[in-house]
Amino acid sequence: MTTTTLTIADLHGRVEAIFRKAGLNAVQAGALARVIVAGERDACKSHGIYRIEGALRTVKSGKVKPDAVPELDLNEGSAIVKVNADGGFANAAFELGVPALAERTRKLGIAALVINDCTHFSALWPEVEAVTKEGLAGLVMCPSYATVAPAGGNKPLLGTNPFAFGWPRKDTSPYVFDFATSVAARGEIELHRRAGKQLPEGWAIDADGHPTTDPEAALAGAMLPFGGHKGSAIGTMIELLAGIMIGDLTSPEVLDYLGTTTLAPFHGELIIAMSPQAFAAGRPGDPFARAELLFEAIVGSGARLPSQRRFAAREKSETEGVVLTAAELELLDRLFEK
Ligand code: NDP
Ligand code: PYC
Repeated sequence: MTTTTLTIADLHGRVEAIFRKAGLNAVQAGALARVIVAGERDACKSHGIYRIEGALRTVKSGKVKPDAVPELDLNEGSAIVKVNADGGFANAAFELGVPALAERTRKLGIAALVINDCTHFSALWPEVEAVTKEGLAGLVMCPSYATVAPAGGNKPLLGTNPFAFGWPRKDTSPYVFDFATSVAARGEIELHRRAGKQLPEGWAIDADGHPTTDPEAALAGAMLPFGGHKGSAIGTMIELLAGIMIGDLTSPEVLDYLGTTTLAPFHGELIIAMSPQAFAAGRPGDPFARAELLFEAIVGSGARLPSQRRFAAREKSETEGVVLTAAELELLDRLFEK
């Protein structure tokens, strides 16, 4: 297979140029390029350059505002900082809100950033890592569109509702997990379809509610929650907290609004940041030192920490560059010429 290696900066330049040419303003294009390039850099293909086409399709459909300018509402004195994304992508809104979130969390011990009226198609770990970079623990969640059957149900109702957590660590990468609350992200099903590969069993049911390994049938039917009733309940919690509680759309409402799953979903997002020192104040032991003992024990047991694969891929990309196939490079060229 022919491959080409690009530096992270070169790839960023190419992705940003595609978005600028498609009419996105500098704030939107820069934030989107950062998150997509981070996906390629960290070997997260389901949220890397493959997502550019969907983002451009969403721009073309008029369902996301390419020149949106997110607006910060500091909500002084409150633990809740808000950003109205102005109908643009969530990433630019997040970048605007995170310094205020960190400042408020340091002051109060816990604070939340609510993002409303945004289009969100990306992985959540870049956001949770922005929180851990501030020395804070973070939880990030958002709905998606109705594509997942609740456990025991046979029709799509919940979203693939991603859920991420991060814990800061001194002198090393943070502890981060980030996953869809469906067995797999929908992007993975689409990548299987494109590659002509069958899905593993247990990922999806067809439109009649029967188990299927055919990606086409899965996309027309419903995906399954991870961990049966447990994933189903966490997915429902995300609809409640990051949809209804923040006054934004739930996954079924998103699907009604868009009428398709071929566009990036429009909804809200919830980010909760916590100061471990503030929570542990007055109690014995340093929370960060105690956390290290736990991580050591996990690794010592033979397990790996979540995100270790990603951090290893990042280190490689940072020293050797990002490897793209000829087809991926052609995709970038084609999207720029469009
Ligand atoms: P994965 O199942 O690929 O990974 C989930 C997490 O588990 C990762 O943190 C991963 O770390 C970790 N992990 C995987 N294997 C192991 C292991 N053996 N031991 C310890 N940890 C492990 O994620 P999903 O397919 O569920 O989701 C992929 C992405 O899709 C996420 O980034 C999510 O945010 C995004 N997404 C976004 C949506 C949206 O609406 N915006 C909707 C749904 C998903 P590592 O990466 O190092 O393997
Ligand atoms: O991969 O499930 C997914 C997804 C949905 C919206 C953005 N990503």
